[in-house]
Amino acid sequence: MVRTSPKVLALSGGVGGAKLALGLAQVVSADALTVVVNTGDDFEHLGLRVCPDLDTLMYTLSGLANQTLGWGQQDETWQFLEALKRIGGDAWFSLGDRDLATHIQRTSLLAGGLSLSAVTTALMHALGVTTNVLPMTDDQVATLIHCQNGETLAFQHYFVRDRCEPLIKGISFQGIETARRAPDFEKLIDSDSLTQIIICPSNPFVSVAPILDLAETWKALKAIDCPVVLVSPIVAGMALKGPAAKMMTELKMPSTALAVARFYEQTYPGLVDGFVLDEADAASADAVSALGMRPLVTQTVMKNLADKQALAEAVLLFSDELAG
Ligand code: FO1
Repeated sequence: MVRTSPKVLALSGGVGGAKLALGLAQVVSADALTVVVNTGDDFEHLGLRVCPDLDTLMYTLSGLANQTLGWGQQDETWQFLEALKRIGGDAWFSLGDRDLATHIQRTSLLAGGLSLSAVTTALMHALGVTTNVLPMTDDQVATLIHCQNGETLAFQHYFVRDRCEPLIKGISFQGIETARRAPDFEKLIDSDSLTQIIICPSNPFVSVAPILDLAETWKALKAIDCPVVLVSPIVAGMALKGPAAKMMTELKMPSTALAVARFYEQTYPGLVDGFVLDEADAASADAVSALGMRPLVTQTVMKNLADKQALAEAVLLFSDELAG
């Protein structure tokens, strides 16, 4: 059954968030679902504006995602990249031939004066995505990784070029002090219409924190009279994708779902009402309760569309229960 009455806001990074967003899009009508996406990973490469998390959402929701790589488009070819390498170009970041079209079109529309929100809507519509997907901001925010060796790396240099190998000691978001929420995100927060807020299973430090820190969004969300439900991105001590678990160890916290709950409670006190843990972490449910969050233990690993839909339904039902 597709829900039409709720107004659902989902906050998302890349792969894990996109999977739950796809599940939500199966069970919530397009006009009732908005996905706000991290743009701290965005950067300029070869003169092109690349927005990895928005791309992952767009390709996942349009059915074009490359499931093997976890980023980019399916049936990709790499002629451009090979030709670039041949002439000594900067090829550490792999832009596939099909994917390149997205970055060229985005860059060209931005250069023509459109905002990132407007460009995102145009690209989503062109690929048949009806869910409302917004960048968190139209301003520039850049995630910086501060390494234990004293170096500071731009996010994609850390993530892709250096394969997340450097040990980290902290993270900051350049430009966040002056960045404003994207206009439609702002309108949604002010609309008094939200009934469910879901924080997708995305990296707490580099995917969700930029959204919550931006213009004190976490306080604005906390002030809304509807439950905030978070799905743990850590299952059985491991991140299903990406460096979240490694980052936790280097930031001197255990890489567990419980430590994720603790991080949110310490950093954004009182924001999260419900915390969804995987069955593998059922033993931590009582400790989550003790933090003041209601736990829901369920299957959170999303291997196929049925898993995504089942988790989306479970999260929405849990949120309904929390709303009383
Ligand atoms: N991730 C990689 O590990 N290697 C790449 O060469 C790479 C290229 C790439 C191109 C476009 C795009 O939208 C994403 C791309 N990603 C690549 C993924 C991406 O940089 C990261 O997964 C995210 O930033 C983390 O959320």
